[in-house]
Amino acid sequence: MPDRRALITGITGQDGSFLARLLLEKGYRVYGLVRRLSSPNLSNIATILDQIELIDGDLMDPSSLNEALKKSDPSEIYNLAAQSFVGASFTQPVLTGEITGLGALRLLEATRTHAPTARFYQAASSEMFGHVDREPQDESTPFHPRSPYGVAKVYAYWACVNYREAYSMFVSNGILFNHESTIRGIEFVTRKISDGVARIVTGQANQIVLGNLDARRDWGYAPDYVDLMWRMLQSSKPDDFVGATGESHSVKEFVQEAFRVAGIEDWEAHIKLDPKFNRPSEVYNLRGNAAKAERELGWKPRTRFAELVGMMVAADVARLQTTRDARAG
Ligand code: NAP
Ligand code: F7E
Repeated sequence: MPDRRALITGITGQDGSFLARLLLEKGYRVYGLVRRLSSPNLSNIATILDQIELIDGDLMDPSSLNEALKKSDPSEIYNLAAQSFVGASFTQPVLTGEITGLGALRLLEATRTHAPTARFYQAASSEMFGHVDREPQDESTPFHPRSPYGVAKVYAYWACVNYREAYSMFVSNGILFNHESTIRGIEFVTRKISDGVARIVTGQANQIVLGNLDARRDWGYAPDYVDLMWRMLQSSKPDDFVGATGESHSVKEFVQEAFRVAGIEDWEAHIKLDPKFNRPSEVYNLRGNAAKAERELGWKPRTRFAELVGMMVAADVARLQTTRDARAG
């Protein structure tokens, strides 16, 4: 087998850490770009630190990207780094544009210079569809982003298409719908709910404060989606693919299921609404059609909604019970 070397940006995040594990299992040498923080944030990759190589760098800094490409000499590049929280993109729009939009262009440009034959995966997003005029959404659905995050992802998407067309580079956009896990960032609504329910179960809180309960999302399981990323780069040609479950659920349905699996009946008594969590412009309803990925790459998500909610709540309850028991003991 030829030497397979992958560079992952965003390796400390949810998807990056799952992808790193998948590529290690497949025999890749895995390199991860990590930015300097005042306190290191390596908890998601703590158990594989001895199997991967970390390279200091930042999507804001072109020279660090050039160095990362020279050091890793990758056959595959996965650009997962981003300011990925839609809510924060309204309060930090320029930073989001810099990292999530221009950051992808900086990495493409470094790739063109130092690793032009490497295969490049761009973490595009269903947030690019935004205010949708059809359902379900697929690769031909027009974009109408509703946040600075969505706008930045549209920029990065088109930069990728342009590098594919202009320089014949192998660059593919994965237009992935929401995908979650037990290590999802705590401010995203699914994890905020599973963590909140676990706090109520363990007697540490009585309420979860949320915004728009009517928003609908197509929620899948992150490990299923990193498999799609890998499959896209094994394809004979670069192309763009939607990754989705095809099912949509409201935030309210997520709440109800989370309380149900925790054995709490009166969920409404524990939910408070606060308009500060509403967005200036909301994406009301997303549901994807991943038929192209199934047809051309043999990809299908394996984890369904109820299983996802169940595993997130169970993991947060177990985590908080362990912390509580450790404190008591
Ligand atoms: P995440 O957990 O928020 O991880 C983001 C990663 O980007 C972290 O490793 C973060 O590093 C890194 N990062 C942020 N700014 C950076 C910078 N300036 N330079 C270098 N690295 C930087 O996100 P995720 O959920 O795994 O998502 C992965 C990618 O897929 C993102 O691009 C996201 O926008 C996109 N996406 C996600 C979903 C989803 O539902 N999860 C759906 C569609 C698309 P630190 O640890 O230092 O903060
Ligand atoms: O919000 C509503 C909120 O922040 C989902 C990112 O991974 O997926 C993610 O973006 C919905 C929205 O994810 C609260 O208004 C209600 O309608 O969990 P979220 P997101 O905005 O869909 C896409 C595909 C990405 O690409 C992004 O990187 O839930 N909502 N109440 C709330 N949302 C939050 N965060 N907090 C609340 O209290």
